Amino acid sequence: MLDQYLDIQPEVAQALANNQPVVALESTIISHGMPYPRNVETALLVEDTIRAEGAIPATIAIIEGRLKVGLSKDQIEYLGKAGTAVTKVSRRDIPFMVAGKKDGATTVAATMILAAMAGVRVFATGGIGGVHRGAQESFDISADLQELANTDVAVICAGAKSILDLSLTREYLETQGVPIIGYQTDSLPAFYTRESEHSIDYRLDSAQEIALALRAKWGMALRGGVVVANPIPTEFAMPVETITGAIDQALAEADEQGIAGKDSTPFLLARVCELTGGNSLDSNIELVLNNARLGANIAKEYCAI
Ligand code: PSU
Ligand code: MN
Repeated sequence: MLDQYLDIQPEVAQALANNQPVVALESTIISHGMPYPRNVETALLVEDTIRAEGAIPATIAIIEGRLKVGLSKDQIEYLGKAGTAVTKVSRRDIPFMVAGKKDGATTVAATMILAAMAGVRVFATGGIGGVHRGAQESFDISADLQELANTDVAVICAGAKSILDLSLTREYLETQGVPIIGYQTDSLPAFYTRESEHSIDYRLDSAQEIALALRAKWGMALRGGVVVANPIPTEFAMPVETITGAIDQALAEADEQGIAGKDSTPFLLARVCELTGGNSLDSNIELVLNNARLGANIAKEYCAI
């Protein structure tokens, strides 16, 4: 039934059939999360990094209405060059891309859905969406959180950016039964910084312990995802004041300009990048590579159980 919509790249399909490790990657981070051409360079480097760790990468998107698990270099280049001209696709958008034979860059939520359809359980990215600051008024809560509540995929990330309300994001995940694992940390990382004032739920210090927890969860059919929060490597972390200033200014501008809905996160990401003169982009790229390495190792351990 799914074959009617889903194209799994042969290398990925073969790895899955042989219980070999596969790591899913999202495409909104390419089209809407970073500027061209560094977005494309990064996407390809992330794939190489996963291979170097002994796993198979599967970058996920929708191309001409086909759900793609595994993209070609040309398809990655196309999505990166098109940037925000490509539709940002979350759960609600998928059927319209398919029915209209359109292209779409998948968010964390949509990437989880396609990964789960293909049988990929581990997904590495930069940051997840969450509860936005001021959500009490705006109701802006990323569909990523609801997907984590329901879809059996582990998302390796560097926590969430403080464009979000980390405290409310934590509360939301708790209500939905989504655990936050801190990899070698007791503190919830805040993307550009290794620590925040928030805690995590379970600290685990090895990829093997994480894989065992995933096996136990899904082995008992306890539906839903897991957040694995992996702090940015110390040498690439940013000073708190620099990043806080940029985020506050970006939030104020978004408010003035009335940016809302799905445009909100891409606007904030782009402004923070501009305001920090590209330093934050370097940090962003390094933390994604770091998550790719951990993702590959978790996928390997998961297959080995
Ligand atoms: N946070 C980042 N980089 C990103 C995103 C979030 O640091 O690229 C992207 C991801 O694709 C995520 C999406 O799933 O933004 C969330 O968008 P929204 O807040 O509209 O749900
Ligand atoms: Mn939103």
